[in-house]
Amino acid sequence: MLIGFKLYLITDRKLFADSGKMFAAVEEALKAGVKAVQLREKDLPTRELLDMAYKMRELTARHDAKLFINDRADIAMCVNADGVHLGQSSMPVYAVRKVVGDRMMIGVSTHKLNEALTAKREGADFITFGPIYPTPSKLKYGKPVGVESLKIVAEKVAIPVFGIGGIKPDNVEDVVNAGAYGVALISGILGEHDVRRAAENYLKILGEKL
Ligand code: 3NM
Repeated sequence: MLIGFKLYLITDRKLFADSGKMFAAVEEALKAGVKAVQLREKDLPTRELLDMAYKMRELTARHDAKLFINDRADIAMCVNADGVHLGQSSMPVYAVRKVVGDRMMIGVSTHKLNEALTAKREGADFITFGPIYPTPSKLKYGKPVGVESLKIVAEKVAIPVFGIGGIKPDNVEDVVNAGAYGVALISGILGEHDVRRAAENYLKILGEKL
């Protein structure tokens, strides 16, 4: 399956005073040309998450970008998202695939080679692998895995791998050179004062390097 994007923007509303500001920032990134957004608001009650997912669907569709919903295949289906992004404690890929067939892309967060191989075997379209570098919330994601293990994963897993965790403009090249298809990130774009410029910069680097 053609993935169609090399820059995968992930949300975190906690970076903003309110969710309205987060939507405004995501829109700036979309205006810059970002083509894939993952709504990742894990602690929201279902109805609030659904509401946010509808809004994000409308926004991403308006900018011709793909929308992924973290963890919740049910919400992804309700809002007609382009895909679902599963974690290691989410439903496994094979179970979700049985329901969504080819209508939806499935991405999986992986942190070890065996998780990456399992995701591929079970039918994932792509994986994220990380954290490559220390991230602002590093405790949550564990010790950085580094570019050397990214290289091994990218060699052994025959689906696109997005490097994640502490991705900044000055390390994108190393991540891509290690075999990543693209990069996934939060703070490198949504944590920046000028979101649009930050997003344009990543797109430019990826365009030049890939
Ligand atoms: N998942 P930032 S690291 C959401 O390793 C997420 O699976 C990770 O944030 C993983 O771009 C991470 O600000 C945080 O470092 C990414």
